[in-house]
Amino acid sequence: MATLLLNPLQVLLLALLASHSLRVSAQQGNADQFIYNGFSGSNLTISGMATTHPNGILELTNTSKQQIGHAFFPFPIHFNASPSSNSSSSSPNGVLSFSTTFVFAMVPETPTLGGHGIAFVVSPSSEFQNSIATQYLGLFNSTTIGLSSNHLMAIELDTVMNPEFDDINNNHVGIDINNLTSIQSAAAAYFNTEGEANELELMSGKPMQVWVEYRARERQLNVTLAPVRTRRKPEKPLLSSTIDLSSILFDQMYIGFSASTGSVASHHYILGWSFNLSGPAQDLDISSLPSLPDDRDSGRGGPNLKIVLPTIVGILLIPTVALTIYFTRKRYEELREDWEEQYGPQRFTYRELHKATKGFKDSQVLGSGGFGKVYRGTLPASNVEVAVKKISHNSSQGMKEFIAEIASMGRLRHRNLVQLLGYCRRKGELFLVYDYMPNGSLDQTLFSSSKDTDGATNSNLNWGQRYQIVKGVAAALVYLHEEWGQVVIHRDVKASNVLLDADLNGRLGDFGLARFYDHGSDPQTTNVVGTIGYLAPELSRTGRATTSSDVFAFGVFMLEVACGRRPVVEARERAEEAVLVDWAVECWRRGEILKTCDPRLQGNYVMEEMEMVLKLGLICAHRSPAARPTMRKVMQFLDKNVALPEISPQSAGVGDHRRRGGSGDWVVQFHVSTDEISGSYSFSDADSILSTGR
Ligand SMILES: *[C@@H]1O[C@H](CO)[C@@H](O)[C@H](O)[C@H]1NC(C)=O
Ligand SMILES: *[C@@H]1O[C@H](CO)[C@@H](O)[C@H](O)[C@H]1NC(C)=O
Ligand SMILES: *[C@@H]1O[C@H](CO)[C@@H](O)[C@H](O)[C@H]1NC(C)=O
Ligand SMILES: *[C@@H]1O[C@H](CO)[C@@H](O)[C@H](O)[C@H]1NC(C)=O
Ligand SMILES: *[C@@H]1O[C@H](CO)[C@@H](O)[C@H](O)[C@H]1NC(C)=O
Ligand SMILES: *[C@@H]1O[C@H](CO)[C@@H](O)[C@H](O)[C@H]1NC(C)=O
Ligand SMILES: *[C@@H]1O[C@H](CO)[C@@H](O)[C@H](O)[C@H]1NC(C)=O
Ligand SMILES: *[C@@H]1O[C@H](CO)[C@@H](O)[C@H](O)[C@H]1NC(C)=O
Ligand SMILES: CC(=O)N[C@H]1CO[C@H](CO)[C@@H](O)[C@@H]1O
Repeated sequence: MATLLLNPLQVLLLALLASHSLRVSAQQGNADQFIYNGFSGSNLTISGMATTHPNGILELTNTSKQQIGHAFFPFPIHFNASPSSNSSSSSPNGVLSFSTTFVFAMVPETPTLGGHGIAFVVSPSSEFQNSIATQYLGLFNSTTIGLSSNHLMAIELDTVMNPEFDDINNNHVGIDINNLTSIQSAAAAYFNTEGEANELELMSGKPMQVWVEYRARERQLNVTLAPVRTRRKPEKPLLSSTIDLSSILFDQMYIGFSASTGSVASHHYILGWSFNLSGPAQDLDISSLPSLPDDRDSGRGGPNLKIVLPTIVGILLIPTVALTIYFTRKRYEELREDWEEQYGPQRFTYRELHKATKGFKDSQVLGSGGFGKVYRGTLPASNVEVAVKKISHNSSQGMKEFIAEIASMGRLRHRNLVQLLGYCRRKGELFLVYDYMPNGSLDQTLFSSSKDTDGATNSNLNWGQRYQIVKGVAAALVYLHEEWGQVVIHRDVKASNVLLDADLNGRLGDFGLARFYDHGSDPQTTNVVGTIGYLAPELSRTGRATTSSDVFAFGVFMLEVACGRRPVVEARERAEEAVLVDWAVECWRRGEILKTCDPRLQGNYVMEEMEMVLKLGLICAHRSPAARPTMRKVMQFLDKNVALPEISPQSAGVGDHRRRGGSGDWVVQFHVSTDEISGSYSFSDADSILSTGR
């Protein structure tokens, strides 16, 4: 309204303010301070999914899965005070102090399911070739992680708990040097003026501010976090670490942000950022920061909707509404107990799953088994495709332990595992929500073409694909057995539990769940669980699943894939072929193991690989647990890092090995050239399990 006379200085000031990126004080290659209150018109170096929206918000990733986004200040910063020093030269002893602050927001695709996080990064380069998404945050890969030659410092805002990096929880801030095992980390929180810690949820969708300050003289690095609404930096930092960055940082370093998504994903946003080498980073102008895109929750807000409804209509509506609410409640009623509170993030509402699966319609059924049915669905909030497994059970016994297991299994992350996203509980029903795998289960694909014969049938999967799948499942088992914090026994490795993703990678599903299927019957006895044909002989005696009983099942699985048939086939013209393992051993004994390979491959396979898979399968399915290799060893054989030892089966058994279900049976002695694999080979026990199964 009021007209103002502006002097030239004020005009300049306004122009500067309007241009958002207020100041890049120096010329290219010599910048040491800047501030972005929003990023429109900025000249960041961005790559991957990162993009700047018209309103100035910097989006590092959207909710596409397994993606990376990078955004870096376009010029390197000179961290070294000494002007004579060269770029990537040694002895970066004069590292300056620095100070930076930024505002970020993480908006998960469904309220509490998101990942993986954002990192503020100081790095020799703004390019991260071959870096991986998910827990690597787009910064490293399995080769580069931990290398001191990385010269990289990061502050991670991590929303997924990765035991491999000793993550403390799924909501933490950490200081990372060259690797993602933080040198210091803390659950996201800020300290109020009284010094009390207040928890923060990084992926609450609300903007939060981070301050990172390093003072070279004290070698002290402070990281402070606060919700934007407090509008001031808390006095006490969340993390304070003594560290000499001069041994890590070069003179010229790039600074910026990296974010990644995994099987779960969040929008990762940066709203504003300032940086300073020569003093404290200038405060951001919070009120002028861009706002978050608002397509996410249409349910909230809108207080200005017309409130003026005729009272009469209101009165008429109330009983109807109340009844509707009552029935809706009843319909979507769930079972929820106090102890479940801690698993909140992994809990889906029944209403959500009901909607996702169109009311558990039959047309959505992907498959069924003794446990119940699996439905295909699309989560309404995020459009993410999921598979929902509905398990009927009558027992509440052991439920607490079981949910605890589910929760920890939800934290397992591996490219060859079907990601478990969460669960829901109703009376008598348990729902498990998984990533949807477009190519279905391996057994469907593997065995489907066997029927439509016209002389020679074609197989759906060629040898290369099969070998890849076998290797993938082996990698998943190595992870479950050895690479995670706890040993996870799968208990039910078989072709129908291996799913194929869009790239036809094999992904192991249903880890650790086999035990549950029997919960209903009698929780007191240790039931032997698993599937006939894949059960290690010792299971019938001990009833205890071990990593080596998984190896046994994996051995049978390998044979299944190589031979293209199920482990036990009832109506086989030739009775001696009924039990796959027996048949394969017999063929091996006669020196014609390749006879067992899938005829639909029509001889199109790599002979060495085929032979190795068949023999390795039989070694894994050895009757004695001690003689079976570990999954890591198996992986080495499959990777061809280690040659399979020379083994020759020699018949030392008596009687007719074709007689099944009887006693005695036959024994094959392995001639073993390493002491890793030794012992005698017999299927008498396996046989008796198979017999009782019939
Ligand atoms: C994310 O962005 C990419 C590229 O703009 C787009 O192709 C993709 O569909 C987006 N994903 C989601 C989940 O919106
Ligand atoms: C943006 O930065 C690049 C270097 O990353 C530089 O080559 C280019 O000239 C800059 N453009 C503007 C408009 O500043
Ligand atoms: C930087 O290094 C280059 C080659 O490594 C050398 O030619 C140059 O003189 C060095 N500059 C300074 C200032 O040391
Ligand atoms: C990791 O990245 C480095 C550097 O780009 C590359 O040389 C290496 O091959 C990558 N390793 C893997 C396993 O992708
Ligand atoms: C990563 O850093 C942690 C802590 O400094 C260290 O214990 C670990 O060995 C490092 N990892 C690698 C792969 O170097
Ligand atoms: C880090 O925080 C402590 C405690 O508030 C403070 O005394 C120290 O000066 C801070 N250091 C830096 C580099 O900000
Ligand atoms: C950097 O610090 C100096 C000295 O305190 C200050 O004058 C300047 O405004 C700061 N710049 C930014 C962009 O924070
Ligand atoms: C659960 O109970 C129903 C009847 O109450 C019975 O038909 C069903 O077999 C039981 N299921 C299990 C797994 O015990
Ligand atoms: C063998 C098979 O079913 N392949 C399919 C796997 O999924 C991709 C993407 O959904 C399809 O394009 C393939 O045909």
